[in-house]
Amino acid sequence: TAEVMSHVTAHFGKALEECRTESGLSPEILEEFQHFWSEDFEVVHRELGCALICMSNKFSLLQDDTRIHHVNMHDYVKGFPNGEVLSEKMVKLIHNCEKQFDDITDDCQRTVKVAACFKVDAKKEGIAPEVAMIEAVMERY
Ligand code: BOM
Repeated sequence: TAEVMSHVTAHFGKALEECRTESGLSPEILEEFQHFWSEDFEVVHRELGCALICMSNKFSLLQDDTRIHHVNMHDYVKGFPNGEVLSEKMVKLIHNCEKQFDDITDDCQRTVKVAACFKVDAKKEGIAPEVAMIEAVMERY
């Protein structure tokens, strides 16, 4: 659900600052990670893809090929309140997006395409959080 996704985003987003330098993601592109879900934020910058890889690696969410680690992602999401209702759906949506962009060899570029696809599909499925929902749970992490 969107509520659960707000928790996952609030927690995952804490890793952004540690990843800014190595990813080259400037605050002008994305100031706070929760804005990822904003209607007017476009998921297009290669640097965001690099940042997502760096952030995911902080939680061991990727395999060596930078595709998601299904078991670790499942466990990570399950760790949040009601996480078990979202974990399977989230892994499925991300994996489905990965399959669509498997031909892109640049890891950062492929990852930003996967993330954009995931944002669209999560909205369709009704599991995309509002920025305000994320902000409401930020202080808990
Ligand atoms: O193959 C690339 C795998 C990484 C994709 C990550 C997509 C995540 C989009 C950003 C939204 C994040 C919200 C919660 C993060 C959980 C990973």
